[in-house]
Amino acid sequence: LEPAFQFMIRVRLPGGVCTPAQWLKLDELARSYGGETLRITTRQTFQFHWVLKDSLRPIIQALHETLLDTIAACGDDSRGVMCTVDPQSSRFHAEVATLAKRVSDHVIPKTRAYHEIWYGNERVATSEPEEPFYGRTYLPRKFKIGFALPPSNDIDVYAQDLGFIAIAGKEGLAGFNVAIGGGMGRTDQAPETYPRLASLIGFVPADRVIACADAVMSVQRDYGDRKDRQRARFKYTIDDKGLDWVKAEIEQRMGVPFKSARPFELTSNGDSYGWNITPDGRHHRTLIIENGRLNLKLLDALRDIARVHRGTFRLTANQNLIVAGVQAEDRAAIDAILAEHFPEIDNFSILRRNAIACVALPTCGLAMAESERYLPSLLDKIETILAENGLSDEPITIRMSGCPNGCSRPYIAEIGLTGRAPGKYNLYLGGGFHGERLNRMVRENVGEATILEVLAELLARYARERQPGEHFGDFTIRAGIVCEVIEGRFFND
Ligand code: SRM
Ligand code: SF4
Repeated sequence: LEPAFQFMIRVRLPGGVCTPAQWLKLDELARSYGGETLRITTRQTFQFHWVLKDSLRPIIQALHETLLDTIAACGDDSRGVMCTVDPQSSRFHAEVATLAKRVSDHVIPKTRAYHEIWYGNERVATSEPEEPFYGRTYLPRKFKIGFALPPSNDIDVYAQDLGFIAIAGKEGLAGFNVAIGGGMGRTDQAPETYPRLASLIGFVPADRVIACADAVMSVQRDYGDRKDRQRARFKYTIDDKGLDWVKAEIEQRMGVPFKSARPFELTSNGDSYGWNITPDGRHHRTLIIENGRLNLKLLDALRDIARVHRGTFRLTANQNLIVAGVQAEDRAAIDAILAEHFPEIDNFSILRRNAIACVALPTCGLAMAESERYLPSLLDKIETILAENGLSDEPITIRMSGCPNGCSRPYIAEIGLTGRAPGKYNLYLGGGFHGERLNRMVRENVGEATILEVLAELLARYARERQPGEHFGDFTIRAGIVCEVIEGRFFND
């Protein structure tokens, strides 16, 4: 008799876009095989949890029927490609979302083994190399690509191994500024590991994006550390070899040098909630899904919406959901469904709207402390502190991870918490409001009482001493509470 092994399944969903028909299939599978829950992830896709071994093939085959798969959602290859979720209100947005999908299709492994194992396809003999890019040994480690559309940095472009920042021309998309070497993961007590923000290295025209992705990934494939897995991410290759050396190697492989990076401005990495109307007359409603967790109540609401919705669903990098491309005449029906199932939708505090927690316990085998199940109750207490100081309307980013791997991208939050042991967290402050600056640890391995004590004192000071428009993270740096982290390799100093 075999133990009842259980699995997590992560779907590949470039840019986080799915159709109502796909939604209904995902919903059905979650109810049948996934413990009646679905999870929206920080990289804009779905995870099924609690899947028993026997259910793996039925789920993957059913996903295939609806044109979804799980290829390269995990592994030492290019992971899910992200894209700012701004509704496709213009050709510019549509072009970027389409490119993100093209890049995702291009960078996934070409192996047929997936189709043979999961769909039962026949093995086909071929003289072609099975993996023209990845070869037999793939990449040293996972590799993450994201497309940002300024002024939104919802995808946290500086946390990507390869970030493309869209630049508009006179007529639509001109190309992209390219940023390389972002990453969050670190290990406690291992100062040679650290989060790093991606470095801007230049501009490429839109038609060179795939060539650029190939060149960047091939440098990591050929020079990434294959001996020490802790230091196998691209960020360490860059710091070990030097940014100039890596840039020159990429240019040589692309066949052309980068042009100078073009001016751009990012203002927030959050989502804009409620209804938005775009100039093409379409309506889009962003729903807060606390920590991305779709429980049965939310599944019921969204199944009802999927049955009447004629646009798309978009998953955000903040674990939220947009009911996108709604016709004006369908708005009332969607609002009525939300009012019936989810009346509290508009009552979430500003703090909660800017909060992210990773999954952690009970399903994540690497978790050292709670995250998704604990953050909501901690936020209740921080909300009280904010209210006492007249700060309830102040947007402050707060992110919690159950371990130092940083799946909620906590090291760029204004308030970051990473789990050390049950009930114990490292507390970080000073991150940039739109993800442009790393934070720094101010307390190590502390419990809730200390976290609240530190925040109560500093938020009271912030309320008294802040300058007009100053964000909390910026204040902690200006006031000398936190010493700014200029580069990732100095994060542990
Ligand atoms: Fe992650 C490993 C969940 C985004 C850094 N991550 C894991 C695993 C698979 C645990 C494992 O290896 O056994 C977690 C599964 C938990 C579970 O029960 O579901 C897990 N990561 C997640 C998700 C679901 C968190 C969430 O709450 O949304 C996110 C899924 C993303 C997706 O759809 O593909 C998720 N993980 C991230 C991010 C954020 C991002 O990519 O923007 C990061 C930081 C960025 C980065 O990669 O540097 C991240 N996850 C890690 C790491 C540390 C990697 C490193 O460089 O050290 C690990 C551990 C590892 O790879 O060895 C990890
Ligand atoms: Fe698990 Fe750690 Fe990632 Fe949280 S940060 S999901 S605890 S690996």
